[in-house]
Amino acid sequence: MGKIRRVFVGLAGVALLGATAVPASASDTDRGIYEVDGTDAAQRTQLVRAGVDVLGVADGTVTLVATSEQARGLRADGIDLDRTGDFDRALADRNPDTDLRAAADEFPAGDEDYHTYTELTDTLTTAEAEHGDIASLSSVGESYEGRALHLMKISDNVAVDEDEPEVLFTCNQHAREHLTTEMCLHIVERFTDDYGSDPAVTELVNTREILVVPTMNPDGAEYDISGGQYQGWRKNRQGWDGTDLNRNWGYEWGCCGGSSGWQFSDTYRGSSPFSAPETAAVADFVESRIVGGEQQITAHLDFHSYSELVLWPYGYTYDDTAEGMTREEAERFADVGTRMAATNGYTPQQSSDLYITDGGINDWMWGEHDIFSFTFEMYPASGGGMDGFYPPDEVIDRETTRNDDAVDILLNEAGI
Ligand code: 0X9
Ligand code: CA
Ligand code: CA
Ligand code: CA
Ligand code: ZN
Repeated sequence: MGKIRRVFVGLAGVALLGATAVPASASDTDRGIYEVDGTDAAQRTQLVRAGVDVLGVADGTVTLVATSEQARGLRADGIDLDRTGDFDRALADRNPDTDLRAAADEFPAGDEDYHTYTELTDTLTTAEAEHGDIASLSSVGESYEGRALHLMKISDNVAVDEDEPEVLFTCNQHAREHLTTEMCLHIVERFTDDYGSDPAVTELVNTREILVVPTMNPDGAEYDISGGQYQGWRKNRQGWDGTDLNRNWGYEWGCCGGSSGWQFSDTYRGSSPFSAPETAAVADFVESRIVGGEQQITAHLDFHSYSELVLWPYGYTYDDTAEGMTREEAERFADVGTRMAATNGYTPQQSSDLYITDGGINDWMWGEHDIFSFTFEMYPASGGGMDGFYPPDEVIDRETTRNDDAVDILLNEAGI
C-alpha cells in the first residue's frame, strides 16, 4: 500500500512539477493517527492552525492525522498527543487484499453500493428520464479535470422558474466523504420516486424548487478510490497537491487562522478566493439565482462526514453575533439547528464551537447572500479514525434516511 501510494505520488509530482525541484510533500512523510482528549474549541483551533488533518471530534476527543514533525511541534507546545495508529497502515487495513482489489473505476470490494462518478451520472440521468415532469438534470460547470458538476432541479412544472423558495443541497466537497454523495442521491430519489404517493414529499415538491449538487468534488472522489483502494484524499485535484474546497469560499477568506497557506496542508485555502473551479462554479450558480435583485435560494445544507453534528455559521469567529448576524438570526440558526438535530440524533452547535474555519461554504452563503445555511457531519459519531470516512455500504440506507425529517424541516423553514 505505502509503496504503491508513493509511486503514484511520485508520478504526479513529475507530471505537474516538471523539472522544478519537488518540495518535501506531506504525502510521503511519515504520517500518524493521533488522539487528543479533553479539548476545547480554542485547543482544537490551535491543532487546526498547526495544519494537521482533523478527522473527527467526539466529546472533546479529537482524532487527527499529523506528520511526525507536526506531532513534535504540537508536543513541544504542550499538547498531549496519543499516537493510535499509522496513516498508511490504517488505510491498508481498511482496503481489500491485493487480489481482491476492484477494477480501477469501482469502489473497493464489498463497498460496490457506493456510486462511482459514472454510476452517479447514470442514476441521475435515469431519475430525470423517469420523472421528466418534476426532475431536470443540468450542471453548474466543470471540475478542474473537466467532469460535469451535476445539478438536479426537482419541482412541479420543473421547466418553469416559478416563484417558489429555492433550496440548495450540496455534497462531497471533501473527496473521501463518499457517504455524503449517497445522501444527495437519496434526496433526489426520495423527492422523485415518492412524489404522488408520499403527501409530505408531494407538498414540498409542489411548493419548493429543490436544487441538488450531489458531488462538488468528483475529481477528488475518483482519485480517492483509484486503483480500487481508498486513498484518504480530502481536497480537489488542482495544482501541486489540491485545494480544500471548504476553505476556498470568498467570505473572510483566509482571515483567521482557520485554513492554511501551505499547498501540502489538508486545509490549503487555494491561491485566492474561488481559485478552485468547483467552488467558483457553485458560487456563480448561486449568484445567477439573484432574480430581480432578490436571491431566490433561501436555505442551503452542505453534507460532510464524520462526527454526527449539525453546524451553523459563522465558522470564522467564536462570536455568536458578528457583522451580518444579529442576535435574532443567531437564535434562529440555533433553534432550527437544534430542532433538526432532535430528529437525527446529531449534536447541534455553531461551527466555530468545533474549531475555527475560514473560507467555509456556510459563511459565504450566509454572509454574502443571507441564505440560511447549515452543515451536517454524518455518521459515524466517533471512533473511526480513517475508517470513519469509509463506513461499509450496508449503512447507506439507514444513514441517509436518518436525515429525512431534518431535510423536511429545512425545506419548510425555507418558506418562512
Ligand atoms: O472542516 C471542515 O471543513 C468540516 N469538517 S470535515 O471534517 N468534514 O472536514 C466542518 C466545516 C464546518 N463549517 C465551518 N466550521 N464553517
Ligand atoms: Ca458491502
Ligand atoms: Ca415548481
Ligand atoms: Ca424560482
Ligand atoms: Zn468534510
